[in-house]
Amino acid sequence: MADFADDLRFRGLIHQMTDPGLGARLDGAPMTAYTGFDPTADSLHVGHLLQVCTLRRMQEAGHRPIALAGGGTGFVGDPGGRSEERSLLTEEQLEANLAGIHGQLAKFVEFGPAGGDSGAQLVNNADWLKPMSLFTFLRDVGKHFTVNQMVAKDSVKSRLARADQGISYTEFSYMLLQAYDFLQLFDDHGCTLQIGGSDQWGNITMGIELIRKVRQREAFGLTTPLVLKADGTKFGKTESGAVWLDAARTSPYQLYQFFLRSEDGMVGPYLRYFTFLSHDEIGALDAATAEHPERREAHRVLARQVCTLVHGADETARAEHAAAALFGGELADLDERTLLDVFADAPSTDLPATRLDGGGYLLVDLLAETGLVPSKSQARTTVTQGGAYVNNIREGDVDRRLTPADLVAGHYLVLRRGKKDHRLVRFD
Ligand code: 545
Repeated sequence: MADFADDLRFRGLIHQMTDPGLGARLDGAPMTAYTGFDPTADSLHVGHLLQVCTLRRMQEAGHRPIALAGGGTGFVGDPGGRSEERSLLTEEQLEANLAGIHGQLAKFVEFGPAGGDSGAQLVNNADWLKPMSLFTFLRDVGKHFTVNQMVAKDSVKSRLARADQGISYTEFSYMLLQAYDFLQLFDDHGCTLQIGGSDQWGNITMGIELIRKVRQREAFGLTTPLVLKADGTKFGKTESGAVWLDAARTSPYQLYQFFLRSEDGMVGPYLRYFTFLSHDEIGALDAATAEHPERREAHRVLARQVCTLVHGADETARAEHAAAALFGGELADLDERTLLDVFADAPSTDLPATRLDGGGYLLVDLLAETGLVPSKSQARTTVTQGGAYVNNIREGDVDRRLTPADLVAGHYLVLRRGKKDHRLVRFD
């Protein structure tokens, strides 16, 4: 446990603490700490990875983490960070989302038996929020806060400032529910620390205040920084949307590529946030980036570590293998999904499979037809000069004919001209 606070500092994980003495406490006796996740979607995305990793760090350091699934709060909707009122989720949506998120959290933190007093816990605030009566809420929670202080919170202030976008009474009440959760976990699990992203500061401090007022006890809050890209914009979004932790939404290959393509200046911070490598290992990778940025060693380690954490070693090996295909590696054994992932950015052509019948289809004709080479005569020159590749294998024979035996994953040919110019051809 010693040096845990130092580790958090080294990794840049501390944005704000409610008490400067929290660092020393984290190095002392085991603490119980929680982070909440509202089931607003059926999967977490890389924007939540930092929190999930932090819970795991707590566990590894000997503290007891609690992951709270917001089955109750998700029913209401956190106004924080939103410029508009949320639409209410249905009970069915919430159930489905909860199931997805439960499964993912369990990959990162080892949960002990439910209700046990050792081991990490996975709890759902619907268990205590749903049965609570309106009068209990108004008398035991609402009475401890003034509307004056509630309207001063960023989440509310920003919405009050906009004439066109108010805030409903429902969302306004959200911070009281989160405050009550902290009290509940304090009572039931001895939980004295809440961790969250910087957007959660207002909600976290409400809980600390409630515990102080009704139990006369001290509780703590720690926020982590917002993960940013080098240009200061939000991390985790690509042109095709969010980068999810669910393999059905973002394939392991795509997740791997996302981290592999991190900006040079951000690899250091991301290694600290998202991996469990030692300070020495990270220092060595920083040095490698400084000396030989072109080797992208730190990028590859980062991509491998995160992909392994989220999807396991086997999927990571497949993703690395697929990534090599872009640079001339073996293609024959790629499955369809991976092949499409790898060549998603390459122009593609669809042709009837009958073209490959009979004696096969002349490679030079196909090179011209796909537009990879402007004309058949130039295609011949390209082949003779050794600049044409079929499925990453150089082809020097101008009479080469392509047959169904050349197809990868049953339908595809990957043509390449020179080092990087690819065409994906699908035969159906
Ligand atoms: C609910 C009840 C509590 C304590 C916390 C909560 C949730 C909290 C919140 N958190 C965010 C969230 O995002 C959706 C995740 C699942 C798809 O809204 N009010 O639920 C994010 N959180 C992680 C970080 C965060 C935060 O889960 O705290 O800052 C993102 O980095 O936005 O008693």
